[in-house]
Order: sequence, then structure tokens, then C-alpha cells
Amino acid sequence: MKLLFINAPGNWAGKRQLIYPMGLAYVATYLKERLGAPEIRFLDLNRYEDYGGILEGTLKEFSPEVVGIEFRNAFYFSTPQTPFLEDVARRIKLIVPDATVVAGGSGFSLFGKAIMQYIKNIDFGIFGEGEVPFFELINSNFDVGKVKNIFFRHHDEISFSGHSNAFVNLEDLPIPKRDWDGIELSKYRYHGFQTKRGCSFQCDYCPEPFLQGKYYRLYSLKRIKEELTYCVGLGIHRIFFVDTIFNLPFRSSMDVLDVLSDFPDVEFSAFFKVTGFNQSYIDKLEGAGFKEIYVSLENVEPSILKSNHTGIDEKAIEETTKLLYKSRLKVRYQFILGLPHEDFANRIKNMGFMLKLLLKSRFKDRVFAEPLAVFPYTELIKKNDIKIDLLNYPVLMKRLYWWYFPLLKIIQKLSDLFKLNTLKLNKFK
Ligand code: B12
Ligand code: SF4
Repeated sequence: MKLLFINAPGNWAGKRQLIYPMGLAYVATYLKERLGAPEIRFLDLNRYEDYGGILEGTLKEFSPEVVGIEFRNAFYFSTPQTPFLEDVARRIKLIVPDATVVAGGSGFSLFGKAIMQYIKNIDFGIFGEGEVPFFELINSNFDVGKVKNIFFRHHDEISFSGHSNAFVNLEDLPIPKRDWDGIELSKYRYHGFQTKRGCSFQCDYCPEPFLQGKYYRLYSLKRIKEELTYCVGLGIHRIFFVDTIFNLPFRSSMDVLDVLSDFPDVEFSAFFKVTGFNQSYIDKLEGAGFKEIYVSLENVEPSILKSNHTGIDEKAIEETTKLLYKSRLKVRYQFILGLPHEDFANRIKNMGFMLKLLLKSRFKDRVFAEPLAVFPYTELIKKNDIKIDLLNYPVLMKRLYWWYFPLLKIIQKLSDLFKLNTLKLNKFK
């Protein structure tokens, strides 16, 4: 069987830093092991600003029977991908009309039904973790009656085969192969690496617990070491941990850091929660080869952090930022603008704190502020009874955050004017 795995392009294709398609790597490795020697080819369309020629050339030459497409960012302020997905699916059906087109990925999982209504050339969609359902779908010859987590077409409607109650057992997953036919490893500045799946927090605005599970599933330390050895053997020297949060659970994160320190030539980066830091943890991070870290702080108002169930408190913010000012780590603090219960006074308080972070770290650190994205499957949606329509999503977001646009633009202009380049705000469409 011939399988083509495509990383769907976006408006950043050919311009911004490439992100290694880890989701595809996991799914393809699983299929490679279970399907008995399928022929597999990869195509990362984000490499090319004008991807049409390379896509059509590959389809003609390889003539795949099944095409799997990874779709990361559904309508988002700076990185909308949906029109590109539509174009890619259309070209596939034009050149290999008999190929079965299957889409998956985090952005797809969030908006699967709407995306398939809008993009008629996608035959099947997979919600959540793709390894098992994609294998079962192919293995059952696309019998959706037998497989959960599948979006499919039925009498011009999009149906769903029902959510599976189970998440994959990580021990059943082979180490994801990285060096696929069609992938040039040296094109990626950072390579993804997973030490766990899931998140045991349940912040009101976040879909991750629903997508990945409400508890952490950890890979064994032995496997992490094996996978790192494999990556280093391929010449990979920069790794970004794609865990929702790297530093929790605290004890296992400390153990992982011990493993990482056996790889002194590798530079690491990851997402962290502001809770769960102490001096010895920071020392370990530095010793293990972390140089730049993303720390989610969200908002500095305790009542807002509490009412959104973030699990972050004032004490954690105070203590962690104090420790991080003095560290050698370059910290990228992440704030969410527009959380429920935020008012003008709170906005000013946050801006003041952002400035403090920059000054106290002597501009070593950076601040990223992004408006709250309203995602399906979140408490935020349930509590406020918001209906999300993918096609009107940017309009919904603009309506919710209209007051931020001018304010953010002024701040960005000032930041540019003084060449601080420390306050990065994403563009709004
Ligand atoms: C790590 C990460 C980053 C890192 C990536 C670092 C790196 N070099 O790898 C950085 C910091 C760069 C980043 C940036 C951004 N990110 Co980000 N990021 C993540 C995170 C935490 C992990 C992604 C990952 O690799 N996961 C590991 C793999 C194995 O999981 P997976 O991709 O979900 O794949 C599984 C399934 O989805 C499925 N699957 C995947 N592909 C396919 C394909 C097929 C055919 C099938 C069947 C199944 C399938 O099976 C896979 C295995 O189970 C996710 C959250 C998440 N839970 O995924 C957010 C996430 C993907 N990011 C998100 C966003 C918004 C962004 C940014 C736009 C932020 C910004 N404003 O700049 C940018 C966009 C960058 C870009 N050019 O695409 C959103 C996207 C949501 C949306 N709106 O659609 C997510 C989902 C977080 C969230 N909940 O809000 N990100
Ligand atoms: S925002 Fe972060 S900590 Fe909160 S539920 Fe999502 S992944 Fe977990």
C-alpha cells in the first residue's frame, strides 16, 4: 500500500521557521509497523511558499492510495490554515481521484465537522490521537461502523462514529521515526519530542484535557533515553518538548532532566507552567541544556486565575519570576488577554507586570501576549453557551476582542520604535 503523509501548509509557508510534523511521524510509524511494509512518503508543504508544483509532481509520480494530512492550526489570529487545506485536498482529488483523503491533527480535531462540511474533498477525519483509529480505518477497509473517533460522510451530512473512551497506551507506540523519505531533517531548527501526553489541570479555556486526557501518561525513562540516542544519531541537536507542560508532574520532570543531562550536546526547549519551580529545578534545567523556555503565566490577578481554574496563584508567580530573573535561561512569558472577568484595571495591572518582567530581567526575557482563543470542548464554551462556527470564527474573535486591537497596535509600535523587540504581539486578520 502506498501512503502519502502531508503536512498542510499555512500562510507562513516558506517564510517562517519550519515545525517538524511530530503528529504525522507518530501516526506513520504506527502504520508502518502494523500494516506490513507499506510504502510511505512525506511532504512538508510548509517548506515552499508556492507548494502547488511540488504537491502535484509528487502525487503524479508516487500515486498514493491513501493520503493523510496533518492540520495543526484551525482559524487562529496569525496562522489560519483552512483555505490551504481546501486547496491541498482539491489538488489531491484532481490528480489521484481514487486516493482516500484522511485529515487529522490538533486543529482538525477541534473543528473536524465544520472543516469537512466546508472541504468536500476530505473523505475521513480523525479526532484526537491518530495512531489506532487510522490503522483500524485502513485495516477495516474504511468500515466506519467498526472504528471510533472518525468523521465521515453520510448522505451529504458529516457524521461522527462516536468518541472512544480510551486514550492510547503509550507502551504500544513505537519510537517515532524521524528520517522519512521526503523529509530533510536539517531544515528544522528544533525537532519535536514527547515525554508524556495529557494534562491534569483543567483550565477553563483549554481543550487539551479533552484532546489528550485529564491525566498524565508518561513514557518510561528508558524509552526517553533510547529515543534521544536515536535522535542524536540522526544529527538532531535541538529538541522542543511537545508536552503540554514539561515541568509537571514535578518528580517525573526531575527524573527526565537527569536523563537529558546525559546528552550534553543537545539544546532543549519546552512549555512550562509557572507553578512547580524551585532553585534546584532551575539549576537542573540549565545543567541539562535548556537555554530558552516558554512559561505560561496567563494573568497576574489571583481572582481571575482562580475563576478560570488555572491552578496558578500569586505566590507561584512571585517566587518563580524572582528565581528566573537571576537565571541564565531566556524566558518567554506567555499571557492571555481577554480572560473572563478581566476589566480595564486588570489590563493595566498586567501591562505593568509585563514591563516589570522586562526591566527586572534587564531585557533578557520576553513577553508574549495573545488574545484568548475560544475553543470547542472547553469549560469556557459550556459555561457561556457559545456556539462556534468555523467560518465565522475570526468574526467571533474580533467581536470579543475589538477593544484590544488599537491598544495592542500602539504597544507594538512603541516596542518597534525603541527597537526593544521584546514585546511580540500576534497579528490579527
Ligand atoms: C509544541 C507546540 C508548539 C511549538 C512547536 C515546537 C516544535 N518545534 O515542535 C511552538 C511553540 C513552535 C508552537 C507554535 C504555535 N502553536 Co502550538 N502547540 C504545540 C503543542 C503543545 C504540541 C504539538 C505537538 O507536536 N504535539 C505532539 C503530537 C504527537 O501530537 P499532535 O500533533 O496532536 O498529533 C496527534 C493527533 O493530533 C493526530 N494527528 C496529527 N496529525 C495527524 C494527521 C493524520 C492524517 C491523522 C489521521 C492524525 C493526526 O495523531 C497524532 C498522534 O496521536 C500543541 C498542543 C497539542 N496538544 O498538540 C500546540 C498547538 C498545536 N499550537 C497551537 C497554536 C495556536 C500555535 C501557534 C499558532 C501559536 C502562535 N500564536 O504563534 C503557533 C503556530 C506555529 C506553526 N507555524 O504552526 C494550537 C493550535 C490550535 C488551533 N487553533 O487550531 C495547539 C493545539 C495548542 C492549543 N490547544 O491551543 N506550538
Ligand atoms: S492551559 Fe496548559 S495547564 Fe491548563 S489545561 Fe491546558 S495544557 Fe493544561
